[in-house]
Amino acid sequence: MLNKTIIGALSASLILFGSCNNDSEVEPQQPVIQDEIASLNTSDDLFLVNIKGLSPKIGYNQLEVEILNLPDESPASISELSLMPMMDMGSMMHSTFHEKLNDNNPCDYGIAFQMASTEMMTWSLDISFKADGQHYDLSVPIEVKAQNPLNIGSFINPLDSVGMFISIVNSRDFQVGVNTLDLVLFERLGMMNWPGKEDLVIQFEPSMPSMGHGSPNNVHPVSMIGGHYEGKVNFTMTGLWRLDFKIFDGSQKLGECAIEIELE
Ligand SMILES: [Cu+2]
Repeated sequence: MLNKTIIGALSASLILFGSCNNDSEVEPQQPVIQDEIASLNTSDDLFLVNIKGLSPKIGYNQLEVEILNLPDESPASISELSLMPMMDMGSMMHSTFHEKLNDNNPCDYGIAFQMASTEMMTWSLDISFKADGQHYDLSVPIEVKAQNPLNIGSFINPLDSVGMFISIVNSRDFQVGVNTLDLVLFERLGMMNWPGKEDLVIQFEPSMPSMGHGSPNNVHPVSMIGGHYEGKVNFTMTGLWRLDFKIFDGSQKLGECAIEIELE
């Protein structure tokens, strides 16, 4: 699964070398996502920055940054790529949890948006990179939708009053049957500091609220690297499921939250 390739890059500045379209011999573990979410030219019109992936929604998303030479749109040779998601709420700005996904491709990111775009509150991806000896900074606006049910749960840690968030990484892959359950658990240590939280204990129980049943053969997620937790979830039929999570630090309960999933 993803965990093997996640290097836990939680810092905003990632020092990277190579092209964003490198011809690595490592096979991608996920299907290549080609939908274009947003595009922006650098101010000197020498490069085009594309953001690719599925339409972003609240919770965990995988996005790819593609940087092309203009005007021929061939892959650009870049270094020192960094990405920082940023929300402008008018009175304040804040970031959210983000990570680099793949050691072999500097352009694949996972981002967990904890809120949706509105007319007054907008998300952008602050991207910087180096090409032809020039340093580039640009802010690419993206729209994050609040599709129901929301793939995010939150609670306040009673030990330090820090907001904690949980989102399902692979909810778009779920099928009827036993699925890998890949979660991210992260906390808000500051407006620009949203690191993954490792080594907590997560228990969960799936149920179908409308039918009053659960399912057998689930496995509680265990801590992996970078705030990821991996377990198993068994969906015995299609419809609306609810995953109730309880989060512990050792034996001390920190909180609980729920995420609903519409299984088609
Ligand atoms: Cu916000």
